[in-house]
Amino acid sequence: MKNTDTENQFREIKKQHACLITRENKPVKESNGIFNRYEYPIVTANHTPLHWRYDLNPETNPHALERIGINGTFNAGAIKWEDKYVLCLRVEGNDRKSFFAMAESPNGVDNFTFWDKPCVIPEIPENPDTNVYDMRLTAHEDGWIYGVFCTERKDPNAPAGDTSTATANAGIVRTKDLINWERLPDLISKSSQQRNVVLHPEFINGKYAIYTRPQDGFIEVGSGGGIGLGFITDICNPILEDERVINNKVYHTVYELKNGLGPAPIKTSKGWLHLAHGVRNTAAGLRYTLYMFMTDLNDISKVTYQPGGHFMAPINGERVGDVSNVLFCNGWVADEDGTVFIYYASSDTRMHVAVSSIDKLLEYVMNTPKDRYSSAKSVETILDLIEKNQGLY
Ligand code: M1P
Repeated sequence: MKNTDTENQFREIKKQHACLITRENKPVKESNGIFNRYEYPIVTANHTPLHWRYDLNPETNPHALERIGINGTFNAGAIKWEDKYVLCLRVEGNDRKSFFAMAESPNGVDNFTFWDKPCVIPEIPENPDTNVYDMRLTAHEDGWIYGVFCTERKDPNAPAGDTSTATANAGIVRTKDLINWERLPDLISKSSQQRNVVLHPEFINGKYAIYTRPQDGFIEVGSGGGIGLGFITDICNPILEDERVINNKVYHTVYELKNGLGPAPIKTSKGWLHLAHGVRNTAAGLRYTLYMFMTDLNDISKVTYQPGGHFMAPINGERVGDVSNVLFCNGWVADEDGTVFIYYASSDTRMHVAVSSIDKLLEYVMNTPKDRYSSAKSVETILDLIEKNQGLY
C-alpha cells in the first residue's frame, strides 16, 4: 500500500475518533425524578487514545492496523480536580489485563479526553500484582489523595493445574497530583480475600476508617460478603483493626449474595450518603444493581436509612457486555451547588453518567420505604401510599 493511502486511512481514523470524543451528551427524557441518565456512554474502549493503540507511522504500519486492542473502559473512580471532572478508569486490554488511566471532562457529562499516558502504579517488588482494578479515589483530610484498588494474584495454594483461583486484596497508593503515585503496603486484614475496599475521607478518633468486603474465597463469599468497616492507625503500615460488617447481605433482597461499597461516601447535613452494589443470583447468572444507604454523622458504623430495592439497575443496552446484567459504580462527584454526577459502568464494558443532586438523593434515601422482606409487606407498603393518596388521583 502506498504511504499516501495509509496516511488517508489514519486521517479518517483520527477524524472518527475526534467526532466520538467531542460528541455532545444530553439527558434522556425518561426519568424517575431521582436522577437523569444521559443518552450516550461517556467513555468506551473507542475513546482511548489512538497513540496507545496504533503505530501511527505509515512506514512501519503500512496497513494502518491496530496493534494493541482495548477491550473495555469501566469501573472508574472519580474526583473533581482543577475544575475538571476526572475519572480514574479501569481500562482492560484485549490481553485481559486491567490498568488505570485518567480521563477528564470540562462539564462532567461529555468531552472526556484521556490524559497522554496511562497511570504508572508502582508494584510491590516481592509480591507484584497480576491484575489491578476498580480504584476508589478519596481526598483525605490528611492532605493526600488515596487510591484504593483491588490487586489480584494467582493463589499460591491453588492445586496444580488450577489456573483460575486467585487472591484479591486492597492495594493502596497515594498522590498529590494524580500523576505520581506512591505505593503503600497492601491492606493487612484477617480475611483471605478483600475487594471493594474504600477509604473514608475523614479521621475517626484519630484513625483512618476503611470500608471493606471480606469474603472466604475469590468467588465464594462464604461467611463474608457484607460491607465491613475497620480502622487503621498508620496508613503506611495498614493493619486493619476492629473490622465488623455494618451492612450485611440479606436473604431475598437485591444484596442477597454479596454487596460492596462503591465510592467514598458524601458528607451531608443529614448523614453520610453511600452508594453500593448488591448482587443476587439468577438463572441467567449474577445480577449487579446499585443501592443506597445513609450512615450517622457521629457514628459512621450506624446505618440510619436504607431504601428498599435497587437505586439503579441495568436497562436497555446497559444489560449487555462482557459480564452482562451488571451495574457497578465506584466514582461520584458532588459539586458545591449540590449537583451529583454518578459515574457508573454497565456490564464491565463502558462508562455512563447519571446526574442527581444532594437534595434529591437525601429525599430518596430518607423517604423511600424500606424493604420489609415479604410480598405481603410490600403490598401493605403500597396500600399505605394508596391510602395517603386518597382524593389525589
Ligand atoms: O463482574 C462484576 C464485578 O465483579 C466484581 O465485583 P465484586 O467484587 O463485588 O464481586 C469485580 O470484579 C468488579 O470489577 C466487576 O465489575
